[in-house]
Amino acid sequence: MTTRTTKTDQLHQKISDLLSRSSKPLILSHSRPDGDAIGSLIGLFLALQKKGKKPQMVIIDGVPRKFKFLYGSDQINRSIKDDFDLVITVDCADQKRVAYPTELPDIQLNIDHHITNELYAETNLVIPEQPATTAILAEYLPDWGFDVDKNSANALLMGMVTDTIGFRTSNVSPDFLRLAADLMEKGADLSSVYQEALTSQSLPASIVWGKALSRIKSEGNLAWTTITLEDRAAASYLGNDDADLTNHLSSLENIDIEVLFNEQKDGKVKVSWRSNAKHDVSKLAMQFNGGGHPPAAGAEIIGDLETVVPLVIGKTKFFMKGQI
Ligand SMILES: [Mn+2]
Repeated sequence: MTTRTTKTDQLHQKISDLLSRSSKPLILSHSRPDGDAIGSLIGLFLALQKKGKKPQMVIIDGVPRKFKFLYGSDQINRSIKDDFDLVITVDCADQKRVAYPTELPDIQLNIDHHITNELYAETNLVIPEQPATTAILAEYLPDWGFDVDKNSANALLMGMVTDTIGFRTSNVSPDFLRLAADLMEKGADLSSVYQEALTSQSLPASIVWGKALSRIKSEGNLAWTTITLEDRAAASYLGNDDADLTNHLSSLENIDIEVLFNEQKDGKVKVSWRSNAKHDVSKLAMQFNGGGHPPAAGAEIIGDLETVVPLVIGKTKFFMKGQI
């Protein structure tokens, strides 16, 4: 997929050396992990473990319920359990978002696909053309000397399915589908991954959707809504995430940009933008110290909904007029 040059060959040799020299790698990803974060952690973890290494995975938020079906998900800890000799981040655009319990150690290897990646590690493999970080792992793990078995393939496929909302985002290429097909040949179960990670929805999540959708607003080609702490409490929804409502909003007809405001406990609002090919919302998210991809980006803003919503909607309108 990526054209091989001497430079990329050297980079892959370096990654291969880093991984083969390490006996206790620590793998980290971003807070509020999505399917690509969890799939990348587990896919890499299992491949390293198969080579006789003792890897560990840490995410302070733990594993979202819907990804717990994956083999290996119970190996993800909320705290450091053992010492380590290599620190790897996957699917993590910047160090601020690494879900780590204490002061972050130096990161040696950063594997990601966010165009906004800050290249914060000693070695950075960032491929923005890839729709999922797990696709980067699926493509290169064999080159680095690691086998992808059935369970690892299942985890990697989950990242590809979730980050592309079931292979339907505009960045899905024939090569990407071939990588997915390779993973199926290795034993990944597309049907169950699709059902478990993407389409199945808990009753509390449906109730949160109902509340948020009843408040949807639109102006021109912009639409937005909110999820409040009260919505989640009333629905007995346990997560602090958006219950995947943002992905649903992205299918709204005649809307170019959708914004979801998700109220958080700590006096912050998580903002998610989705856009069609007309706009690169990662640029907008960066204005709020966030990041992401051209069609899907986010930021976390200090403040309550009363202040954050008008501020962000105002800026988004300017952005749509090309004034930012
Ligand atoms: Mn991702």
